[in-house]
Amino acid sequence: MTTHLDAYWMPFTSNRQFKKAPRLFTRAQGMHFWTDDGRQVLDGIAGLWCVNAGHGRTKITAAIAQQTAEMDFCPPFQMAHPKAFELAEKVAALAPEGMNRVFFTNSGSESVETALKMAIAYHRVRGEGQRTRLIGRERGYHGVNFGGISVGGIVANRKMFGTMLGGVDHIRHTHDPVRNAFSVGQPAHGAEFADDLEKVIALHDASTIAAVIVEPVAGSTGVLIPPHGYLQRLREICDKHGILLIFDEVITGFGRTGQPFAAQTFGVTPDLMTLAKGLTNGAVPMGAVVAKQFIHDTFMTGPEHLIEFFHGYTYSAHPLACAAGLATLETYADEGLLTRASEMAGYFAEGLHSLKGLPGVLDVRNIGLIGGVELTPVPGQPTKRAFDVFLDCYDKGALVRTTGDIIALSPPLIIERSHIDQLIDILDGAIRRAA
Ligand code: PXG
Ligand code: PLP
Repeated sequence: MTTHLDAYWMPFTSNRQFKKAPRLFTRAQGMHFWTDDGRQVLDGIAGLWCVNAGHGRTKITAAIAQQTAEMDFCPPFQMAHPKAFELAEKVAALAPEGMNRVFFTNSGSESVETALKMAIAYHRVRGEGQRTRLIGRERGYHGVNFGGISVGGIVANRKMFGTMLGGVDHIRHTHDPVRNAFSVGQPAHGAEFADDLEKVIALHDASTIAAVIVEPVAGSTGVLIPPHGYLQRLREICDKHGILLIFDEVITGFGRTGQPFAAQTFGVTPDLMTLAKGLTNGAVPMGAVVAKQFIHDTFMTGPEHLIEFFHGYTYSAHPLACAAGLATLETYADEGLLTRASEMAGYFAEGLHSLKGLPGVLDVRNIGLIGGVELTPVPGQPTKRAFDVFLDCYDKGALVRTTGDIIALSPPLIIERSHIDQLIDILDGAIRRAA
């Protein structure tokens, strides 16, 4: 490659290691990427949990091309375009009952900031302006902006960035390998971890707390599946104390767990839901917050010429993103992709759990088309073993994702059994070689 690599400061990347041996993709189609030297790589992570319908879907790319020719941009403040309303209506139709007001953003991180601000402002509008605290969870990932890292629970994402938001507290995470290692699907033990919320409420008093935010399935911190009954109990505690419950469905949204949203898979409806990624199949950046109607309606007071919610982005409901979103939802519907993970989950789980017993495999976890394989760290070199597995898989033709010493899989929902076989086979070999 003749291009200099210095100027591009890469996000969440070991820049020096990467630039010594760059890994470049130049083409993508269906289940695969192709490298700059023409190698085919099976996409085991849907790009980055986002390309749920697979790459290069012509309905989506055509919609984007047509939209950019028709109208490139439309101001989103005090103006709008028809596709924004259409997409909002379609998202609302997929969402759990009663969640029918949609606010557009450009990423998961922006969706999180938006939802946190909505929650605090909601309480203020209804006369409980003292409810300003936000409660997150250990090992939570809610994007990288200041609100998101404050409620997030990843030390590396927080420690460099000062004091962040005030008034935030955390409940404990649900990872319990002693009782739950190698659970197939939802683990049996740990509903009582939700009771931690009662402790936090007792400490701060419910009257100071606006919202609790959790990922239904924690993705970025290593695929932590909610124990049976856990989310139900969080919901009950929030209801008892008038606290809003926010589900961060940035990765779990759009079919990843076997239903359109994890809220439906687990049978628990939050008050606010943050989305991104699969909303446009990753083709154009876009996120959204879906609110229950009562939250939206609470804001709709005062003189009608006044703005009700002082928040929004230049690119909220961008025409290209809306066009991509509509074409994406059509593609999902045409091919039954939003429930396909439930059909493939059994075979995927079998493959994943066949890795049990390999050297260094501490745990295997799965739900829908999400898989996690936890490895024993190399003594004194945390993250090294998983990173070696990642590099080895890439070399052998599969893209996986690592976090700490955990391998995460989240393939496109169009995956076939033969792809699952190939993915597991490559991963199996890489784990053996890394032992
Ligand atoms: N919330 C959740 C639950 C996420 O998974 C975000 C918010 C932020 O979205 P944006 O679009 O701002 O990145 C995410 C993003 C990984 C990985 O390796 C996961 C994400 C991002 C980067 C890496 O699992 N999820
Ligand atoms: N910074 C400046 C100086 C701006 O004028 C704006 C938007 O007008 C922003 C940041 C926010 O940009 P965006 O709306 O794309 O988030």
